Amino acid sequence: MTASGEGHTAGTRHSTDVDAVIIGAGFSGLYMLHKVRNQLGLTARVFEAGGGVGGTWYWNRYPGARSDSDSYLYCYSFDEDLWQDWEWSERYPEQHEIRAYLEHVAERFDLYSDIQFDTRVTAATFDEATNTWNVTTDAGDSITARYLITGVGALSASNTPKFVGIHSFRGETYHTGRWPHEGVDFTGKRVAVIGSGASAVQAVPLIAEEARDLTVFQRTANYIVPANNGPVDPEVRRARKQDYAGIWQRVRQSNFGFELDFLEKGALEVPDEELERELMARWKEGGFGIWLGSYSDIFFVDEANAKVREFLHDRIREKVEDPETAELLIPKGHPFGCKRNPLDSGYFEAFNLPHVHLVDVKSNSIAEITPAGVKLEDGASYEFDAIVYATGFDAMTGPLNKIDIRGRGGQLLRDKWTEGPRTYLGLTSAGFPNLFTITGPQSPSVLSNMPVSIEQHVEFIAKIVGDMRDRGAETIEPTREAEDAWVAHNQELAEATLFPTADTWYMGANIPGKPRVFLPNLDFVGPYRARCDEIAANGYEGFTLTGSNQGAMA
Ligand code: N01
Repeated sequence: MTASGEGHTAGTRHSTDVDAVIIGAGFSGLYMLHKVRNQLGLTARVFEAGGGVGGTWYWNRYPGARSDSDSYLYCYSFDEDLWQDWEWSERYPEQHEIRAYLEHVAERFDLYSDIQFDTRVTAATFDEATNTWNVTTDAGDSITARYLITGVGALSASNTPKFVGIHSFRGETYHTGRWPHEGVDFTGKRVAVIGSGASAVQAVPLIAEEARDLTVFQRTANYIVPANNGPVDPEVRRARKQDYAGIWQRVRQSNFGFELDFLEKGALEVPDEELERELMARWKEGGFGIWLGSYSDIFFVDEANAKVREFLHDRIREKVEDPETAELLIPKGHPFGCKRNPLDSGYFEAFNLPHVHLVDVKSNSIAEITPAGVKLEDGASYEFDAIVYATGFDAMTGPLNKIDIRGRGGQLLRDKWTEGPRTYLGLTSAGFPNLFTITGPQSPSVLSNMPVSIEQHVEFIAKIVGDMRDRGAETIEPTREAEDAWVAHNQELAEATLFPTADTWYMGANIPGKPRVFLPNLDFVGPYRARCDEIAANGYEGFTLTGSNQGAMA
């Protein structure tokens, strides 16, 4: 590696191999590289575990994988020409199309030359003597950098439950989040899908088309609303293309990174006929409107939430022909909207097919995986040719905790986070100078349309780095007080809602032993952005800087 820009030009600083090491080449890492290198003129190296760009969309290639966000918003907005030029084929972008888009972005902005693929960062240690990060990889790299920026994704550490006998199974085994690139042919096979979250909801209808026999093992039924996917009316597309500035202005100020707003009145404040009408309109429209664009009181008051639940229960009963199966598919014991709401393209209808079965593993859990298949606690056994684990991820903290990130005094980030993540703004952590975590825990990220939050995170981080460079600051890290206040603020926001009442990956509840702490931030996209902007305008309130000419960057 050659010594680079910032380390040398600052004179008094120790030189580093590159200014920034960026981990991951998904939406986050690609844009971060573009900002740091093409706009700030710094040097950077991206390490990516996969063999190509895409992040989530590189790994999640299961049948039916597509974003649940409308395609005109599931993309970058930072370059108008890019947004105008790219045409999506359907309302929601499919996995291969998103990957093609990100490949196009990498080429268009000349990013490939600074990305090293098939390389996993294993450790990063902050050297307090030189104020630099030393990053090592499983490919044998050892590289120093002033900034360490993670774009590792919030849902990238796949979770396979430690079932007894899991390795004894003689058939094929897959995880939705690590799908074989060459695809899988289930034709004529007996297939098990374990799990009923967003991945299973997308995969089941397509696996059902191929498999001879398909059994879905469901622990928790989900509230699932129609996607209503398909080509977008050319008139709508044209109108959108003409409203680039308006759309992104609204989206950046929005609650969740979509063109969705809550209704003025709550579900408890309107007559039942009006409620039914509003919910039905959103049900027919498809997408997240019924969740993130209807009644805000459903997130706070169980009685309000119950009204939407009843509506959704009726829809399940309409779609699923067998009443017993329908009852099993009706969620129980958790509020609507506090568990990630999957979008449906034929999931419920799949259970009307004679070769598709639903098995409840809440009341009768999986006891073991046998050489032939799955055995339940009551002794019932099932035989399969293939098992698909649609069992999700160690969300938000998982991907960061897999790396040995050591800050001041050699402290490991995962040790600091034993009781749950401790961050300031979800992007920084005290004792870990010049570390930035795009879409980190306690950032809005997963409770928003991801690319919108990613752009905001990246732009905020780039602003900090640019300001530090301009003012000769060497390190930045949050104060303990600012971090404590942010952690408390996040918990207060969550505790005011119904979110903590549900066992979800938002709460870390899907991973045995993980602390039960609400992981995302609930400030909402617009207000969170305003808060970050205000912090920057106030000279990086809550941060400590060293090496700055003025001691603080006012
Ligand atoms: O994972 P999940 P996912 N025994 O955690 C079950 C995003 N995403 O990959 O609910 C039996 O939702 C588990 O049961 P339970 C999206 O944000 C986006 O589907 O914990 N079952 C659950 O049913 C999403 O939320 C998109 O009781 C076990 C399932 O496995 C997130 O990724 C598409 C079990 C896991 O569901 C994760 O979705 C796909 C056990 N021991 C994903 N352990 C789009 O945008 C776990 N389960 C389209």
